[in-house]
Amino acid sequence: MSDIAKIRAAVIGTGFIGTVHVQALRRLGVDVRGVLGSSPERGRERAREMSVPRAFDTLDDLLADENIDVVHVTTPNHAHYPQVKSILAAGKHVICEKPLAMTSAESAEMVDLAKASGKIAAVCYNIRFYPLNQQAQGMVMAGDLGDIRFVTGHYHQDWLAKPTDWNWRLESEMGGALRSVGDIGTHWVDLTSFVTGLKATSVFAELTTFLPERQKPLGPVETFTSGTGETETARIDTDDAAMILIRYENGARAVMSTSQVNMGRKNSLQWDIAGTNASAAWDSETPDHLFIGHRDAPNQTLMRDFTLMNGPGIAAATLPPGHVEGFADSFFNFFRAVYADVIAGGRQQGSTWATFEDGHYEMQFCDAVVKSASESRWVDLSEI
Ligand code: SOE
Repeated sequence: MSDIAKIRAAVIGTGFIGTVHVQALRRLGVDVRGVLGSSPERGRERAREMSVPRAFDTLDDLLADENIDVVHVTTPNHAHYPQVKSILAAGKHVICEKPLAMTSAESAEMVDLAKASGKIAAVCYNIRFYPLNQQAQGMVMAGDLGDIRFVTGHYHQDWLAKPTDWNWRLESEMGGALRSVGDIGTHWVDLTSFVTGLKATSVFAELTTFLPERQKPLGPVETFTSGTGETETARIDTDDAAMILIRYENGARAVMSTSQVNMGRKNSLQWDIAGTNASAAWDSETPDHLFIGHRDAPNQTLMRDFTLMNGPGIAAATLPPGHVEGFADSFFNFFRAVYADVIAGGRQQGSTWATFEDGHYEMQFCDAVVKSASESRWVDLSEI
C-alpha cells in the first residue's frame, strides 16, 4: 500500500465544494472514511451518493474516530473558527476552505492554535495550484520580470446577478461582513501575493450592493444552483462588487475589482503583473496559457508543457501538454502537495500551499477593506 493510501480523511460539508474535495482525495488515493453533512440525514444521503463508507452524525463523533488523520472543512464561513479549533484540539491535521474565518481576530487565534498543535493547517487557496501560477511565481522569484511595479486584475462571476439568485454567502451572519471580496477577492489577493511575493501595506476600497433586496427561498439552495418554490424578501448588506486600490511594501501598486453580478463572467479571475523587465498575465478561464510581455522582443504565450516550464511549474503539473488542467485539477495538485507534507510530518522547504498565516493575512486585508469603505480613506493593514 502506498503511503498516501494509509492516510484517512473526513470531509465536513457535502455541498459543491465538499464534493470537489472528496473527488480530488479519491484521485490522489487518500482513504476517504467519512463525511459530516449539514444534518445527519443530508450527510447519509450524500455519503450514499458519493459512495463514502460513513456519515458522521456530529462533529464530536468524527473527532472521536481515531482512524481519521486529516479533516477537511468545507462548511459556511461562520463555522470555520469553532470547527478548526475542535479539530486541532483533537490532534488532527486540518485543511480549511477560504476565507479562513469571519474576522482577523478569529484568524489570529487560529494561527496560534495551529502553531501550538504542530499539525498541518492549510487554507484552500487552490488557484495557486494551477501549474502556470506556480510557473509565474518561479519566474518572479528568478527575477525574470524584474522588480514588480503594477498589478491589475479582477475576479468576476455572474451567478448572483439576479434578485432571485440566492446563497448563504449573501447573509453576513454566515459569510462575514464581505461577500464578493471575502469569497472571491481573497483568492485574487492570495494568488497575486503568492506570485509576486508582495504583501499589501494599505488599501482604499469602495463596496457596492446593486441588489439591496433579494428573494430568499424558504428551502435550502446549493452554491451555483437556483432555488425553487416559495420565497421571502430579504435585505442584503454584503457587497455585490468592490473596487480596491492597493499599496505594497516595495512601492508597487495594484488595482483590482470583484463582482458576483457581471453577466457572462462565470468564474473569471485575471491578473496582470508588470515588472521592470517583463510582464505576465493569466486568466482562470484559459488556465493553460500564460502571457509573457516584452518591450524589445515579440510577446509570448507559454502553453503549459513540462518541457518548457521551470521547476515550480513542472512540480504542479499533472497532465500532458494540450490536455487542459482546470479547477478540479488545481485541488488535486494542491492536496498532493499538502498530503506530501502530512506524510513528511511537517511543512517541507519549498512547499507552496497557503498556511494559516496566509489565511490570516487575507482576513486582515478584508478587515482593512471594510474599514476603508466605511471611512472613505486609505487604511494601513497595521491598523487592523
Ligand atoms: C463561489 O463564489 C465560489 O464557489 C467560491 O466560493 C470558490 O472559492 C471559487 O472557486 C468559485 O466560486
